[in-house]
Amino acid sequence: DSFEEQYYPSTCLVMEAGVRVLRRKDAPFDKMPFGRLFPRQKLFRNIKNIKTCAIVSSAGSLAGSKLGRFIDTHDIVMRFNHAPTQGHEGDVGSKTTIRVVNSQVVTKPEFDFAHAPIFRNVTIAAWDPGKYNGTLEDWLTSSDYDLFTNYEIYRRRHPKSRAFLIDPHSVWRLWQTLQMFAGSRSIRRNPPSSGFIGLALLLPHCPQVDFVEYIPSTRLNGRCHYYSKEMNAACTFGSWHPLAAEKLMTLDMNTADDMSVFQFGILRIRRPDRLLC
Ligand code: NCC
Repeated sequence: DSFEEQYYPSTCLVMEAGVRVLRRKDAPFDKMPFGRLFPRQKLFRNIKNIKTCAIVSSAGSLAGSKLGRFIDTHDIVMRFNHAPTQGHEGDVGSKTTIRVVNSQVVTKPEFDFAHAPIFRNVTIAAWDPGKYNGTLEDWLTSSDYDLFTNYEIYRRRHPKSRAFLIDPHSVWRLWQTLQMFAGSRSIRRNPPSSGFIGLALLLPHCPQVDFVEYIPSTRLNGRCHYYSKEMNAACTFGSWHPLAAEKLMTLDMNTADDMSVFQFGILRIRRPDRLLC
């Protein structure tokens, strides 16, 4: 009984972090020409019709999974950074609704953010952590990478696009949520990975999220990404991002059975009822 009284669902904690995209009306952007670059549209269209969502991690152990068909049955499919579908359809599917991209991907010339086809005709949610406790004004001049220049180029080239910037304060609130969950074990003061930011951004919009190959399944093969041969276990278990804490917290939200999580590589997370939180 006392345990149940103390237990507060981690899905509620993640919802309360309020990970969100910046809107035109948000200060200080409401008074700046830069703010007029933000799309007027909502993050997702027809939100009432969204029933199921898939989040596709970029993990190496997606290789050979044959989960593509399953992934494509979802109403919304979220992917990360420059993770390709072309040539990997059988394992990761071909549908993409939204890409969560970090500021390196927006900035570094090799990704060609403003022109590359992979970033077109999908919703984009780009993030950069800025300084912990920094104001949004500070962020504009002291972001880790200058994502603003290419964001502006992209938005001017594609004015009808749904390309958003994630509120950096909400990224740090999510970090605080992780620290709260981790309790007395301190986590490094680095932002969560794009995967965990993506989950927190999507959950309020989606009753059921299937997160694919985030908790490593028995296919675990040491590769960093399904789309490259690079071997690096740190991509799965973490070094810079508080990835292990993220994954423990996400496993705590899971409602699927062990067969699903560890054999198929699919976690299922249900959006909590308002009355529960
Ligand atoms: O590798 P990355 O992540 O693009 O992966 C996207 C998300 O998938 C989950 N993942 C990935 C690999 C793996 N073996 N296990 C996983 O669970 C993680 O949730 C991850 O967030 C990022 O989070 O944005 C990250 O981006 C890369 C890199 O910047 C981009 O891929 C562009 O090249 C970072 N790597 C480096 O900076 C070298 C990575 O740390 C985080």
